[in-house]
Amino acid sequence: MQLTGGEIVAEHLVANNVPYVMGIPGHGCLALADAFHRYDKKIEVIMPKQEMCGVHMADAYYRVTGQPLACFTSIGPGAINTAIGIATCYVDSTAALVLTGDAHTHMRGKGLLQEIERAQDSMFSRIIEPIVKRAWRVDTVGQLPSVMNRAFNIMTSGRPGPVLVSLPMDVQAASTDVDAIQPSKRAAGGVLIADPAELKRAASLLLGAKRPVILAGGGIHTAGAYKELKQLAECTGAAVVTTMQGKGCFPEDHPLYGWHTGSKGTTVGLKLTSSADVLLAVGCRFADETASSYKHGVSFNIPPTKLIHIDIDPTEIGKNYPAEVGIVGHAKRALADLNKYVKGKGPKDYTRTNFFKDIEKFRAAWLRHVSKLQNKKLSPMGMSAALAEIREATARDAYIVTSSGNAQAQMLQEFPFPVPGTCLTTGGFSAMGWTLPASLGAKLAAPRRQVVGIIGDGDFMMTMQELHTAMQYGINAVTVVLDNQGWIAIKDLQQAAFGEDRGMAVDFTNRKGDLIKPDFKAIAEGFGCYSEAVSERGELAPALDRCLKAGRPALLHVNVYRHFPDSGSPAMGWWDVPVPTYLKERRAEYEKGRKQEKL
Ligand SMILES: Cc1ncc(C[n+]2csc(CCOP(=O)(O)OP(=O)(O)O)c2C)c(N)n1
Ligand SMILES: [Mg+2]
Repeated sequence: MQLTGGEIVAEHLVANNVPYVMGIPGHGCLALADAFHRYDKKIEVIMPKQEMCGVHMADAYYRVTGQPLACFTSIGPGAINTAIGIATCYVDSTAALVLTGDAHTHMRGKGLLQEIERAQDSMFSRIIEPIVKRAWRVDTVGQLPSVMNRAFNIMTSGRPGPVLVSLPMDVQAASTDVDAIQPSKRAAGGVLIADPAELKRAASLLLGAKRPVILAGGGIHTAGAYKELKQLAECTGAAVVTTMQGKGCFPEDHPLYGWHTGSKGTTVGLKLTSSADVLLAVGCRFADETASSYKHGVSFNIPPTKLIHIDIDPTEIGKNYPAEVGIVGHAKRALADLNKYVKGKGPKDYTRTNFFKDIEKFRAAWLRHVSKLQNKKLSPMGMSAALAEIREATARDAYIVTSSGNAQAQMLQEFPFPVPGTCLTTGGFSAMGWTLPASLGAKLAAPRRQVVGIIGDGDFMMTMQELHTAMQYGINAVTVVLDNQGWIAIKDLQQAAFGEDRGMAVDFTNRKGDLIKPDFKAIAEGFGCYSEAVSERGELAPALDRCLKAGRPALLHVNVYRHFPDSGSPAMGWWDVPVPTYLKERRAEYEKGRKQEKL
């Protein structure tokens, strides 16, 4: 059949079950957008108000469903606007297909509107190359079917990631004769199976351990290995501790859950991961946040702790810590196979081991600490109290979405997810501006589930225009803005690291020093959303309940306490934050800590 470039793209999207494309058209993608119009019974075009947000929506949709979406942009600024969205997918290992308009092949280098051509003729794809699994600039329409097949295979297989297809305007509009599009005949099926000999070595190490701990990373979510993880923990009596990206991959009301480790970790997580005799890390890369900047003995003690590291990407194994057993494999399949080797050979009743008594003790101490923070009498309410009320008001299986800031840090420390897979957070890239568009992507993916974005005022103001998109498509996610009039996570870090209230470029004040307090309720209402504003303990949960029942996009504006140290909660681990040499005492302390890093 004879199809244009735009139609070839659309045919591939339909054949690969893509229900939505997110995008903003411009002269650089008119023919592509027109083709989507011809397929409007099969693909719905969603219009984000900034291209990055379209990618964030696709990212969250993939996290919830495992189904990648596509995003499209014009040439130049529209295309470059996708960069943070793409980088978030890349660092957090999620799939999205980004289609950008490009200069006509016969116009390259002339300096046409929005072309960047001084160093090279229209090579936009080079800007994005470091943050995609694969990029293509398509030169002829005949190449498109092969590029589209490879794009789908690459983004979803192995360690998932975003891909870029840059489409010159003439390629979108030209046509060619193409064969029937049959993705199933091109798909890279199956998963990577781990070497049984290595799995047996891992099983014997785990079974011989007195203090086994599983460090569960984002790979558990990607692989959907929730059941296998739980089975392995219960069979071996291992505690399960999560990384940022792994948060929420284990039922967090389970007695073997050891919470979060790392610099913003918990005392329970840190004690467990640093005192393990055998640590099984699955689908994680030992990023500095998880590893407390590699300061020996804080998050980890490897060696003497013996590490078993399972990852789909061989480059992660041995990268930051030496592994006793390094296994390349798909988390779900590898854990299922490992379970066969340990089945019936672990403790008869894990709740009767000495190690379990320790887990219980550490957990109880942490939960007491959290409860103290939640019950502190602060006005306006503290962030811990706000998080507790949000948990109280939401369903057990609600999707809770967070990105950078105190809300994310405290979510990691204080907020339990009883249902695996319901925590959506940008764990690796931690980009502000993610929560609101990601909430919309999650709600599109799971329309019958509650979706609540918990978001700082700074984070909200990076992408707040997406309330418009929520209204346009009736995407009834709820946004809870925890407003402390500033970038308080950074203010707190300045104070914790440098030892005094520096308030350097973090408070939302005018030049006289008065706080600027936007009326977020009025702003949300201006977009047509349902909205309420609260400040005091006890007010949040009922207001959130009304927001969840509003039957339209809703925003809850919550004033939260902003003064250190009650503005946030303390970092329990270590983080390498270089201190200026002129702060002599703090610098000396910092240098002492840094000497203990094992890099
Ligand atoms: C795009 C982006 N810019 C800057 C940062 C650095 N950063 C991390 S947290 C933070 C402050 C977040 O402020 P807000 O959303 O208001 O949350 P708060 O910490 O005040 O609760 C900043 C600026 C980031 N993570 N992402
Ligand atoms: Mg703030």
